[in-house]
Amino acid sequence: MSTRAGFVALIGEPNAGKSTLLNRMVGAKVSIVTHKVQTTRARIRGVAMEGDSQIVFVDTPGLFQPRRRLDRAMVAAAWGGAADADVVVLLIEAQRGLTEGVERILEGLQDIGQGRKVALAINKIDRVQAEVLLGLSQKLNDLYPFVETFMISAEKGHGVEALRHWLASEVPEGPWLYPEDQIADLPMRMIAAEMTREKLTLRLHQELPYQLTVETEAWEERKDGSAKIDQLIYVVRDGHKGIVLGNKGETIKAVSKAAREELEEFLGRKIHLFLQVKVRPNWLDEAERYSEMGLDFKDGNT
Ligand SMILES: Nc1nc2c(ncn2[C@@H]2O[C@H](COP(=O)(O)OP(=O)(O)OP(=O)(O)O)[C@@H](O)[C@H]2O)c(=O)[nH]1
Ligand SMILES: [Mg+2]
Repeated sequence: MSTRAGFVALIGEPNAGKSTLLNRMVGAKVSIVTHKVQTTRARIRGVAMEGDSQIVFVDTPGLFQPRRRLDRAMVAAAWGGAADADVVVLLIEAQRGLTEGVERILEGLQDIGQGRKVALAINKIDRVQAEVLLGLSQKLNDLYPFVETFMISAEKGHGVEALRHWLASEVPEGPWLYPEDQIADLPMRMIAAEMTREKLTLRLHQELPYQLTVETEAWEERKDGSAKIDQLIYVVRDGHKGIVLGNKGETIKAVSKAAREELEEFLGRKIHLFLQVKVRPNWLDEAERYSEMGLDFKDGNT
């Protein structure tokens, strides 16, 4: 039997649906999803099997014009993911169409796309009329020589099978890179921290989610099969701490409950989750915070 295996990077503007697509391909939620931009911060690998092919999907942070250190490190991680991949899939949001941001990504692809296959996936087709899609596909293909174009809805699943099928035939011949039953290449303590960050992002407004980070401090296995997990939420200001805690601690309580329930479902066992909020004015300039997130601190240097 000849097997195939390779890396497929999912790139695109923030909020295009990259993480939603990764999760659907893998069949489990390994990358967090919110309606807000800049949800994903680092490269997250999810593994999907299709026949004799193993497709390692690499979810990346959204591509945008970086202004701050964290932005720059995120964007560098995204382009790095594309540069390391066998196949790149550019996700475009159907209703937003050809934005300036997309034009900039197409420019970036002139370099990174050299010598590798780049496919186009127009996502969220459930939101637009079919005629719009054909025009958009034409415009994008005029600007970049995509090897294939797919019309998909990552959320509803339309067109996703066809994309996976195609990718399975495009990854190079070779041995599988992960055990057949592995779905993610991310330590469990990081997945757990991401789940809490997702719940916080969903509940908090404006800039706050950007200015916080979550780290798993301790993970203790208990004799009864459960696990006790301690996490720290770093914020930059005293005022932010108050907002994260909420009136009488109700915000953090709700976040903790939602994150715990999701973790329990993911792991199939009982979890005791303890969250603590710490004010750390400079965490956005601390190398250790970046390595905990899976980012390269140096990439944030100007
Ligand atoms: N209607 C519709 N919504 C979708 C679809 N795919 C994703 N979404 C929604 O789009 C939003 C963004 O999805 P994400 O998967 O977090 O997007 P992302 O590209 O990973 O975003 P960043 O990590 O911020 O770069 C979420 O609210 C999703 O539920 C789709 O096919 N149709
Ligand atoms: Mg994402």
